Amino acid sequence: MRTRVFSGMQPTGNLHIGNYLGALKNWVRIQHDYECIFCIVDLHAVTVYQNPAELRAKINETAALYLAAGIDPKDCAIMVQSAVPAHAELAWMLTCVTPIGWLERMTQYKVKSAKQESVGDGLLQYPVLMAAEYPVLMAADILLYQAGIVPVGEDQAQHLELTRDVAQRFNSLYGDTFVVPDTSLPTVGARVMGLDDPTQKMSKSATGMNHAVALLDAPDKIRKTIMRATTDSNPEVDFDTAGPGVLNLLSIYQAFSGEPDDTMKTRFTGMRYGDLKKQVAEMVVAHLEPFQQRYREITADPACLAAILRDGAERVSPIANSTVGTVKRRMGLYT
Ligand code: AQP
Repeated sequence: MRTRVFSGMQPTGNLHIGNYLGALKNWVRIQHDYECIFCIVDLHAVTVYQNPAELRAKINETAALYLAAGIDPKDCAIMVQSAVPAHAELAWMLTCVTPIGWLERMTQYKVKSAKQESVGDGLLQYPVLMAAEYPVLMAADILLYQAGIVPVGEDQAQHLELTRDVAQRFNSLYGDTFVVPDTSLPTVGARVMGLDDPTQKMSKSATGMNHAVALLDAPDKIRKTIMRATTDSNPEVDFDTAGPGVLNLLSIYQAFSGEPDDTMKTRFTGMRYGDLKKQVAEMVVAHLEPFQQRYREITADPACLAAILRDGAERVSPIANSTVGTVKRRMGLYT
């Protein structure tokens, strides 16, 4: 039996090259080596208000982006989280075995609560609580399918550690139930930084005009965003002294091109920043143009996309239901 792989993305904002290089590209690379489930995690998205029609459209867009990247729906299941009720059911049971102190240690939770403190409105504490519970729902997503490998970007590594802890705690309380998953990070591109501020992770929710390159940005927009990227006060590329902005541009180029370190050094050492940006921009455009063409073809046939998502949910539901059944029996619940 092939090891099972599970990973997902939230259908919010615009997927960007960070999501692609940190996760999606890796999914495509390993998709035929494992039994893969790629999920659109819409239950995570609704922890903050989403316009229902827009959310529905984003779910389809995310699925189409998976396909445009090269995920093969014949071999992999592409599915929407809310189409499989067992995700929410297992999340509740795992919430009951997860100490709150584990959740309070999560960096994402700390960042979100720090932002909320300055707002000082009781009602706004709600998203903070949701931010705390987010990693438990993520643990449920993964453990539900007994996944052995979870390919994600570096920002999710801490949540994956929590997933492992939750699995081990459940196993020790109720007997061996869950596979304890391993994290798979890409060697280059695991943490793509914001182009306007290379000290911050490139993020869908960031508001800066030149922060991210979205996967569906037009070539001219891609070029403009990269040409405006923050660098440093050096005149040209020096691998030993380059600041975070230049290192970020270099790693974007390397992650797209797949060039080894020594080729990168030969190509870019001594290059002026304007020329470096041009090369990075052309590399990104060369990859995203055919990607966007495939995206247009896929979205031209909505019935086919809907069938792929239905088929994905049907394929994974028996696995999910079987895990929930086992968990309920182990906990003494009614099945
Ligand atoms: N900057 C990044 N570099 C590398 N990988 C990244 N990922 C996200 N940002 C980067 C990886 O993309 C996958 C899907 O992420 P997600 O949609 O579940 O949510 P996220 O990580 O919260 O994405 P964003 O873009 O940062 O959204 P917001 O702004 O809402 O926080 C994951 O595997 C993630 O590691």
